[in-house]
Amino acid sequence: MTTLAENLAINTIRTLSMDAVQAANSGHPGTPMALAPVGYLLFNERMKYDPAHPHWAARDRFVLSCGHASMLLYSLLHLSGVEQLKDGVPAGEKAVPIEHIKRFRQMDSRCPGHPEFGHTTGVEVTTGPLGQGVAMSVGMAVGSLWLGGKYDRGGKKTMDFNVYALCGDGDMMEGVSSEAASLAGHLKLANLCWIYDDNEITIEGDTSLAFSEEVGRRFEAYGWNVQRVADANDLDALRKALDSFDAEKERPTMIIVKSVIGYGSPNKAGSHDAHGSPLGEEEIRLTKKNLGWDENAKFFVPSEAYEIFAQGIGARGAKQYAQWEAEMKAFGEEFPAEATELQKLLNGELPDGWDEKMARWPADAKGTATRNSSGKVLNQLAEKLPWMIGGSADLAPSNKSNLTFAGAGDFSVETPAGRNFHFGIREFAMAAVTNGLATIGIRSYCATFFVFADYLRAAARLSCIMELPVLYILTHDSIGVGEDGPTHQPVEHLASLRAMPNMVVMRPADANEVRQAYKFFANEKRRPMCLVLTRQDLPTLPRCEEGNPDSCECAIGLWKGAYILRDSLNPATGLPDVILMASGSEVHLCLSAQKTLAADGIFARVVSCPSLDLFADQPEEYRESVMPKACRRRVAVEAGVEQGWCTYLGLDGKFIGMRGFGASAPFNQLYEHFGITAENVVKKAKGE
Ligand SMILES: Cc1ncc(C[n+]2csc(CCOP(=O)(O)OP(=O)(O)O)c2C)c(N)n1
Ligand SMILES: [Mg+2]
Repeated sequence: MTTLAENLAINTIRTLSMDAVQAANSGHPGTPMALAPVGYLLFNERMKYDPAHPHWAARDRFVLSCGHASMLLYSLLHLSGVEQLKDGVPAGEKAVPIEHIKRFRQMDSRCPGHPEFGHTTGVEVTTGPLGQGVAMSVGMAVGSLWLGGKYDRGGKKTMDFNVYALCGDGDMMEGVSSEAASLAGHLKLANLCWIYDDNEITIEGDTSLAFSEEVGRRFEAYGWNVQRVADANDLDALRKALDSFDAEKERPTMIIVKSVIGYGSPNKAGSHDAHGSPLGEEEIRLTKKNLGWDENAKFFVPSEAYEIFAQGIGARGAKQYAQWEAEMKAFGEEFPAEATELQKLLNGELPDGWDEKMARWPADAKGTATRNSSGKVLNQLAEKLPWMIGGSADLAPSNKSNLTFAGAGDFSVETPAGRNFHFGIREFAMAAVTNGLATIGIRSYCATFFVFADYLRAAARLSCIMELPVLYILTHDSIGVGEDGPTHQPVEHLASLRAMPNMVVMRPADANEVRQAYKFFANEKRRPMCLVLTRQDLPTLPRCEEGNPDSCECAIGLWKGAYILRDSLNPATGLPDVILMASGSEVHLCLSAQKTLAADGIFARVVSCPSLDLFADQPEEYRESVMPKACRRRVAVEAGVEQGWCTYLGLDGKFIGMRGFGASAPFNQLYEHFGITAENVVKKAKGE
């Protein structure tokens, strides 16, 4: 049964969506119209959410994985009266005022084409790239369980919340949702509910063009509780399905809802015409008439619609929030240490003494692979940063990404405070889950071979857009992989990830740069970082004054992206004759080339360039001090493609690196074969 008031609220969502898309002359009206009852029910009856406190850490999360249906979410946020946050606190204005809906898809509107995390309060993750929203929802559900496992005490719940994700055929077709669903089923995430809009329509037409499997049976096989609702307008059937989710304690729930895209439109309902373009003024008029609406009204919200949301989510949310606050106060009195720690986590702060264990590394000609030093430093940091959690896509022994200190343990529903995740061989979902975890304040990381960063690239792009400070540990970073051959040897990956705005690509040259890289990550609040590491050993470079380990803060220059590692100036000019620059495993080649050049009377400066992105952000004076324009003889060395280095090489510089794919052979033979050697650096520096 749908009451008159409910019907009014639902039709308000429909008409707002139609009107906004029409005014913008672009967008997706059909799915918000079809899913209006589902959105209504979730927000107004089900979710634990207080519109006055949208920063409430234990609120239920709603993910609109079919991000193109953004008007559904904006209408719901508007009707619920969600407050806009600024710097994490309510800013005294609504997140989605009606004026912003009227300017849907226009510059500076809080209603951009697709929901954007951090831009509109109430948008819990950025969605639009299909499949990723549901995959991120798995990370959020894991996050709730982990926080509960870590901080709940004496039967008192701290961060117990559900995660609802609304998704469509596109989400179901994308591989990443299968990876994520398989993982969620395996992990038995009973606090996760996906609602699949089974409308049998995508852009090109009927789903029968390309999609014929039984999704429900697939999810049953993944270990999910599968519920079916025959009509999206049947609120009682939806309620029953959601009751089943509430009652389910062992499996995630999938509710498959049959809906009619463009519901209410006499001529476009059920057709892909309603998917991605405005209905048209005349059709909107007809639809409004059909829905019993004033056909001339635009962006009309009846006061009864606000009223029903105020009585629903407004009143319920305020009560729930007050109750949680009281519970947390009692919790804080009984467990002050845990409460303080949890608050630090939620504030994005670091715990006291977080870097206590991160010791410097003494110079060592043999050294160690940066993946090894990374494994050590990761553990030193994570032991002191209790909410740093993550794992690998089945490569932890190679990535050295396991947390091995006492009590670290593995995450599972039985051991929800475990710190290590076994993502399985699902790189894309791994990165999406890592993003989901980060949205709730957890310092999450994931790991794989650098070459497989391509598999997770689309999620890394969302880390950048959402400004989530997640860590990608990417080992086996070049032809240094050796015998596994070209499929496993990254060549273009550094360049391609450097091209991604807001990504910090970090390729440390030795153990002390690795240590600084982790310090950088720990302090970072809005940029993800790719930590690119070697399989093969690298010397730990001498940096401090002989016999005085406190004489300098080892490798501190890493924070500026590039720095003078060893200098040598021509007394006649006060400048180096040549600048040798490199990242990671090629830096030590430059150091040995410098020695040879010095013997020949050539003054070479060696610049370590762990992050070209960070260097590009430095003030001009600093960049000039490291790479003075007057010194035009330059050599850059990197076991990857040249792209990206030309800025620093100028017209006269020379690049030593890769021009094609690698080969299968022992790594030192490959370096010889491709000419990435100190001798070649000397030759190029001399202009030979
Ligand atoms: C990864 C990705 N590929 C393609 C698109 C473009 N796209 C947007 S909506 C859509 C069709 C989605 O169909 P469905 O999920 O069934 O949504 P409905 O038409 O039912 O609203 C496509 C292909 C996208 N947003 N993301
Ligand atoms: Mg569809």
